[in-house]
Amino acid sequence: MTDKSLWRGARLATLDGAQPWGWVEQGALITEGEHIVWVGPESELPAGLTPAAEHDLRGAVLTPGLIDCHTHLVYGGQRAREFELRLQGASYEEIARAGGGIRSTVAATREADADQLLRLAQRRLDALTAEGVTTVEVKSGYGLDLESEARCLRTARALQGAQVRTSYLGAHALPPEFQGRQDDYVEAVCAWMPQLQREGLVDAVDAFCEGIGFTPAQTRRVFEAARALGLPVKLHAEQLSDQGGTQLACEFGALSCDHLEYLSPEGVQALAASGTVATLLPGAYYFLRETKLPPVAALRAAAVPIALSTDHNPGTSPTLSLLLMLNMACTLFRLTPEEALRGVTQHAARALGLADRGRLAPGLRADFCVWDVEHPNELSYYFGRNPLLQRVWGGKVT
Ligand code: DI6
Ligand code: FE
Repeated sequence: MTDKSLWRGARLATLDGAQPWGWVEQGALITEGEHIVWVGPESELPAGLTPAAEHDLRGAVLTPGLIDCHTHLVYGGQRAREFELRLQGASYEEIARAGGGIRSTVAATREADADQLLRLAQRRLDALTAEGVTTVEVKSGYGLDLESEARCLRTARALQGAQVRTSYLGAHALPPEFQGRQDDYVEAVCAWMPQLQREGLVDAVDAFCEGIGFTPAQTRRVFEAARALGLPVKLHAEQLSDQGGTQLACEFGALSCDHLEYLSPEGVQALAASGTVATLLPGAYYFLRETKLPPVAALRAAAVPIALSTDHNPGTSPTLSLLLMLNMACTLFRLTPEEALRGVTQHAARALGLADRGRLAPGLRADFCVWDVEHPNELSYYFGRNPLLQRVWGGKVT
């Protein structure tokens, strides 16, 4: 007896190989421990297989586990009042400049103790995993002092039920104690980095390069500190204006540039040349009632891999549904349903620098979802419906 498990009677969207969707109509998949060891047509299953468990999926669709590659899951409080103010005409920038916005979440996060932060973040993660998320990236950026940033990153690492990758986003906003001393704060963000890394809290370094965030020159300093420590970078780039942050991030071989509504043709070329993933965040676009669309056709023409994510955060994207982002990416950004699914699997894995997931292939992690649909294009079609039947994470049905 082995600890192999067999999944048969599946319609497989492997996202592997040259077929659209990596499609296998009458498919089977074998797992052993935490990994996939075989994928293919059921008619070609290896002979003499004696699996410890067998699951007949009766024609249900099986896809890779979903990956939410850009979230700010750890924070205190919420910003529904700010939403009301924006509905009355205040802009996101005006609220931020008046000391609301990110800063109000920083205050609430600093006030919350570790237990509270974990309870809140765990509930948010539970909502994501209930829709099939098996890997999630979580950023700091609401602590903005060494101890609070560390607390948020430790909280992220303590989350249960999905694999967590953490990004250090100290350069998210200017904390009140550094008012008028933006460059000094950037120094501090760089100085805290080795300590956070030593504690094993940092998989990547992120920054918010924006008029209301940090300048390209300041972002460069953060990236240089990351490079000196061997840490990969990613960037909140061209969300509200074109700062050329994308070209800068690509100079540093960034894993991903995220948002990109104001991305220029030069930015598109830089992404293509460096193999950096373009992560689109339709939740923030929608919630800010943004009208400038990211240049999807140009990204596609340049063969830039496109990822999609919730950008879950209390200010600009309080969604906890990655499936809803598939629908919005198609309706708002004109992605195809196949591009949308690849955006939350294959390309999201790449945006996190993870080569061991995001497709169904031998040797990759056994993270996958079984859906009550006939075709994977339905994952983009429905909105507000969760057709998840089963989530398998590291070979275990969870
Ligand atoms: N861009 C965003 O959309 C979020 N952070 C960022 O850099 C917003 C964060 C917030 O408003 O709390
Ligand atoms: Fe974000």
